[in-house]
Amino acid sequence: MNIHPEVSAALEAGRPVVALESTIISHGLPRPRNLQAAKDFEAILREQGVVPATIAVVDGEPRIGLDEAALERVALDESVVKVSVRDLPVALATRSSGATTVAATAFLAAKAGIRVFSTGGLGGVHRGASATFDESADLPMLAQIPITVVSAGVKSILDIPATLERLETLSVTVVGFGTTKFPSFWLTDSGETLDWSVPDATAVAEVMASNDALGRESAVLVANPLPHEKQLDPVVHDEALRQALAEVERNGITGKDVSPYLLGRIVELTSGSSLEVNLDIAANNIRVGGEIAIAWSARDR
Ligand code: PSU
Ligand code: MN
Repeated sequence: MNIHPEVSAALEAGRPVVALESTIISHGLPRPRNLQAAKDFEAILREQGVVPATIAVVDGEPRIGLDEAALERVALDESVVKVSVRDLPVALATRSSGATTVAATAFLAAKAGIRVFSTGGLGGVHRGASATFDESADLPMLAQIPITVVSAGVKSILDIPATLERLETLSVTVVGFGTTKFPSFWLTDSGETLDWSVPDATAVAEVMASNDALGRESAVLVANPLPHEKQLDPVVHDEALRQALAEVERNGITGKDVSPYLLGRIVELTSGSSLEVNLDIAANNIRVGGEIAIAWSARDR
């Protein structure tokens, strides 16, 4: 693994570091806006005094923290593939370049000793999964990786109740950040209720410490909704979702192409308004991730 010197220095000194995924950049946001977004994401953390560690595989090398050239590569090079954990060995062996999913980012971040990771939306159980078995590897991987993931719940492209059931089965700790309402990414409230809510970043750090003390090597998922006034118009949301899901069915899209297809189409079908909300969500999660990393590093010392 190639850990950027800025990241390794911070980790060694116990200073706050937040991991960021790269699939959201390569496959979750449209070019060229995605490059600016990737830079903006890192800048949010730097303003907090937190070191960003965007993670990707570049020419077969897992990189923890990207320099400008690598960030550009991930954002703009169309040959960069989507890499989950099972793809890592092949990507490394064939010297390929790949953008890491939540699962693969969490896996590499934890290996580097990073404890906090902010993303937009976690993968989950797809609609119709009882027939297709399409459940993101994000879920089972979180059961095995000691990292705190900040996410605005999961997108309504997924089966949200089933995703929460699977998180329960997998014994992944889930807490709402200042709420018990589980968000559905673009919308503040999915209608699903969580058992636990924590008031602030310090409380999240206490949950992390307790998880460690119990000897558990599993993730803490922090569900962080966008404020209600910033959510996507629910009417616009519902119509775009209905149409995008129908197209997946009609066009026979399956496997790892499902999420990128739906995300891309929903941006188009909402004339870009979902994109602005998407960027707000990522920024909001990154800010909270930064606060958690700061609280964690304060405890550590
Ligand atoms: N959900 C989103 N935005 C994303 C993704 C999921 O709202 O960008 C990406 C993440 O990288 C996630 C991956 O880890 O898609 C899940 O893909 P799959 O469902 O193929 O496991
Ligand atoms: Mn899948």
